[in-house]
Amino acid sequence: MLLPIDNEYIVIGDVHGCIDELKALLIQNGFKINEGIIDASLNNKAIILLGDFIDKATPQKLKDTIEFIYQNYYHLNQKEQRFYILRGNHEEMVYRYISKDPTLEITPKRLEEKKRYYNTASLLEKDSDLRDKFLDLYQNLSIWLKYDYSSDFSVTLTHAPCQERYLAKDDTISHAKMVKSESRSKNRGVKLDDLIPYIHQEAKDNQHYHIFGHLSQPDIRKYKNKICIDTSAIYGNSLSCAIIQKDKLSFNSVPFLNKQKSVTQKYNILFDF
Ligand SMILES: [Mn+2]
Repeated sequence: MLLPIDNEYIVIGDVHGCIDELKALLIQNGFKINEGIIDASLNNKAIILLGDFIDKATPQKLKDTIEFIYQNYYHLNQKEQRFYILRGNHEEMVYRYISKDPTLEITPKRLEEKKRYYNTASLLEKDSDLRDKFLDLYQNLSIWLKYDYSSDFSVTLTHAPCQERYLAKDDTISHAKMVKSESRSKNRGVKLDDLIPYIHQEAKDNQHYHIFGHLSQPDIRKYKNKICIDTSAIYGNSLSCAIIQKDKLSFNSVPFLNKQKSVTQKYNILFDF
């Protein structure tokens, strides 16, 4: 989907239930939040979440995150669209669990994964009001967005990195590639740059940027026109955003605020050469 170029965009990486950091990042970028409602009347900024706003956090923070996003999605999009959300692999997987997707074979390993990596699923199974909100949001998620400012400057947004041949395409395979890249958990010990070599091989010295999340990193990782902004909020690091203003790109972050327990992980760093 193409984005109107007369707005400024705050593009936020993987939230994973970091509701306090999400609010802090919005406030840091000029939004006011009154009793959970974002006031966007003071500016022409639009919010974009890059997907994976659920899972990994505590049940209470996940509930608060879904409710905040749901409420503000409808609040901000009343007159024109000012809030966009991309589909991440976590939204997709939780959707498959809670909608009892017949193509999802339920094995003991699956149930273990559901508990361990997709903890929003059991929360939604117990809370039908929250489940309905999630399902409603899920129907509105985009797979890709593109800000096409000029022949010299554009930004394409996806949840996961992908090869250029799939970027901003609307067939089933391309959609899957933009939502999830090669699995790191199934390829432990493989360097990320070897697992997804296309991302540095296809990088170019131009201003046609591809910004993605998905690959929890210790900081914003940039190589030529390829940029990862998932800076591992739920892992105790920070929540980051890219700001698109006309033909300028900038970035900022808020640190993890310790309002919930962080999750531990070992970094596999992108563009580590
Ligand atoms: Mn992801």
